[in-house]
Amino acid sequence: MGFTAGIIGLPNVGKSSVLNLLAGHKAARTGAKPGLTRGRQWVRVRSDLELLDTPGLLWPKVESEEQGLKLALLAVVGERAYRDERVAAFLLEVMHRHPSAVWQQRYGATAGAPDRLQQLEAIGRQRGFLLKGGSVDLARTARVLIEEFRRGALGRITLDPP
Ligand SMILES: Nc1nc2c(ncn2[C@@H]2O[C@H](COP(=O)(O)OP(=O)(O)OP(=O)(O)O)[C@@H](O)[C@H]2O)c(=O)[nH]1
Ligand SMILES: [Mg+2]
Repeated sequence: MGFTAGIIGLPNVGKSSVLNLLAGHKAARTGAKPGLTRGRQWVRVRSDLELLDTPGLLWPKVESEEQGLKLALLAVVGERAYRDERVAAFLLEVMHRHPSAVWQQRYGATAGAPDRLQQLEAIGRQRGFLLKGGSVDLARTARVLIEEFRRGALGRITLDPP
């Protein structure tokens, strides 16, 4: 008698990675982008255990802009679904309300900017992300901030503070 089980969850949260870990080899494709698993895939993990890898699932309707921004920041929705500057401005708002120690150390000097867009600009200037002519490359600044958040370089941050 063997067991079968399915791995189900949001896109890009590590379902296929767990499967590979259990299988002990790279049975399923993984990567830092949502939607990499396209179809269902059965993998025999042991003689008595077979697991089903499945594509990530999202609820049919994103309820609010804030929910959409959180999903974007967490790379649960694909990068074509949002603008980096908007997502970065949302991240700045989160950090404004609940700054982590790492954040304060790294970007605290920009906290006094009058709004999030100007803060994004101040961060870009601080990092030296300039375009020809000297204006700040906001798109690059936004991408870098989002990437820093995703790899944990801004500290341990929750988007749903208790
Ligand atoms: N930091 C961290 N990253 C992880 C962990 N598990 C998986 N990842 C990374 O998260 C990314 C997504 O992993 P996948 O296993 O492809 O995620 P998935 O849920 O199968 O994604 P879809 O098939 O697109 O739904 C990959 O870059 C993994 O290396 C973990 O425990 N910690
Ligand atoms: Mg997968």
